[in-house]
Amino acid sequence: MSSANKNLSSFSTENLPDVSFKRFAIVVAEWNSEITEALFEGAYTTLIDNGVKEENIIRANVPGSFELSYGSQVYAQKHDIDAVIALGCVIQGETKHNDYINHAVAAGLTQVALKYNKPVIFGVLTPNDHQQAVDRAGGIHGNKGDEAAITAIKMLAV
Ligand code: DLZ
Repeated sequence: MSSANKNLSSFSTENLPDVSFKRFAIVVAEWNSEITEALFEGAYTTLIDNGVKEENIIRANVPGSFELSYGSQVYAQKHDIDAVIALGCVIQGETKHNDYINHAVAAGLTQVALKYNKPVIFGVLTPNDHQQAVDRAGGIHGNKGDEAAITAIKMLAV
């Protein structure tokens, strides 16, 4: 199901693990910051609403989505971090830059998760245009940040 047919902020919260003592890093790309700040708000609020303590959420910024893999690795390797949420927004332009960035980030985050054996969540929007991003950053299709946060929590039960 595409996110056009699914609200990213609607999900089951049954049987979630206790995360009151879990620590999360949220790594945020600064490119398209209007969008990524909305993703951060969504992720942060969802973590808090589901029992994570404020002091157990660490935020780090990186310049662009391409840097999310390295930024996530810095936190994933820390023993006191249980899960990492990577947030970015890569909007399709006139060239294929988005393809290169998206594939690199998807592969990079997967690699970090497997190397450090902990959840590293792909909270990256890959829209065709700005409006599609707005729609998925707290707009009509919900907030990808909410979805990324609940995914991180669910993965801690695996
Ligand atoms: C260069 C670039 C471009 C064109 N577009 C985006 C984008 O839409 N979203 C994003 O997060 N980052 C973009 N970047 C920046 C790259 O991710 C990266 O920061 C630079 O190429 C430097 O490595």
